[in-house]
Amino acid sequence: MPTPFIPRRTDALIVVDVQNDFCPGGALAVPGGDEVVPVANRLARRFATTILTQDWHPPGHASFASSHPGRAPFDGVDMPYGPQILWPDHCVQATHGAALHAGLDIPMAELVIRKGFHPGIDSYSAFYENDRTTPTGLAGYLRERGFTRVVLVGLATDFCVAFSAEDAVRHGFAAVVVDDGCRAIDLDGSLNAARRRMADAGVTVIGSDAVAQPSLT
Ligand code: VGL
Ligand code: ZN
Repeated sequence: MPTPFIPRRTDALIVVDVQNDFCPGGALAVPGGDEVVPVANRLARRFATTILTQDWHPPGHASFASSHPGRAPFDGVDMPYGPQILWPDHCVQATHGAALHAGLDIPMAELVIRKGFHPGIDSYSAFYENDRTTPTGLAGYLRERGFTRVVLVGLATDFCVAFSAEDAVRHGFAAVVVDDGCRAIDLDGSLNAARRRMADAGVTVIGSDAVAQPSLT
């Protein structure tokens, strides 16, 4: 038996980018992406508060390879704010691909935070855009509501989940990633790199079987 993880009132579960485009058949499909859905649904019933995030790009977004003539998806480019991987067009605002997976059954979610809507800046983290200075407002929301720890599941482990976990720590929150509630893109060793960065930052990694059903009183 793993050491039980007992959710507290001051924890927020964050379900990252469980959207059609990141699931099999989607424009930027993460292998096994849809397998996080039952884990997210189960965990949402063990936390007092769940927050969802949505990658939410305008058409022609700067992170799309199609916006860079002569470039292909997964090429790297230098943006004014630093290196950026180019992606296939994905999660375009109000399209089916941007919609949350239909199997996600989390009606109790208290906030949906959208990110990546600035035309010229990508956003992996739920806290900051990739320029590392434009905030999404999530840190202020969490702080104002008295949360001290975030627990993350979703897509993709090595991009949005990892960047969000690292930024949570940077903002003074404890961060816990539920490993089997995430799936990775794993581009050129990005999963191992993300695991190392998260460990260095002090992010805890647990399995969903460790999460106990608390008496949330
Ligand atoms: C993501 C690549 C591009 C993610 C979003 O949610 O991990 N990855 N946009
Ligand atoms: Zn994106």
